[in-house]
Amino acid sequence: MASINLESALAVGLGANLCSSYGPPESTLRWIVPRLALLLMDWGDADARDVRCSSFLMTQPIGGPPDQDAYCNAVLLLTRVQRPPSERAALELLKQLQQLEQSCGRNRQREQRWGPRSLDLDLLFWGELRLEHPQLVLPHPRMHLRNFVLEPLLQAMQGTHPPCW
Ligand code: PH2
Ligand code: MG
Ligand code: MG
Repeated sequence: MASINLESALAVGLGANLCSSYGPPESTLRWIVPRLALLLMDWGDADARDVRCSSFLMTQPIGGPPDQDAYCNAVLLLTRVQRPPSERAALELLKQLQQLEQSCGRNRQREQRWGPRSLDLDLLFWGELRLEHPQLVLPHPRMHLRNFVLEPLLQAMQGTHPPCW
């Protein structure tokens, strides 16, 4: 397995614990992963060999209301983004991620902080880019505290999981 140059790598965390029109959380992730992979390849000028995905993990909810259901989590890693890291390109990607969330029924106006959601796509890091924008902080400020991010990230980095699209 080829090594990863983290200076040009980018990772997106996926999470869901509500049904969408594509079914239960795992079915939503299965639906969205190939679409997200295509979006990232297009945006990052990369090809399919540059995309790695973890398995889907069922995890206990962290934070938010006490009675929410378990999450299905995964991480998609783009090992080689051809464009240099920049705020403008990161915000452009964020907008496209939010459009994918909406396509799975996510409604930000009607949800609680860390509450249940039909699809959450979080930009985790892009190389060494540091951002403190009102809409986007990079690297993700809590990723190092969350096993539901770190475990699938490790899987995607190790590249041991077969492509799931
Ligand atoms: N996302 C949250 C809040 N809590 N817990 C788990 N296990 N997985 C998540 O993806 C998650 C969470 C808000 O984005
Ligand atoms: Mg989010
Ligand atoms: Mg999140």
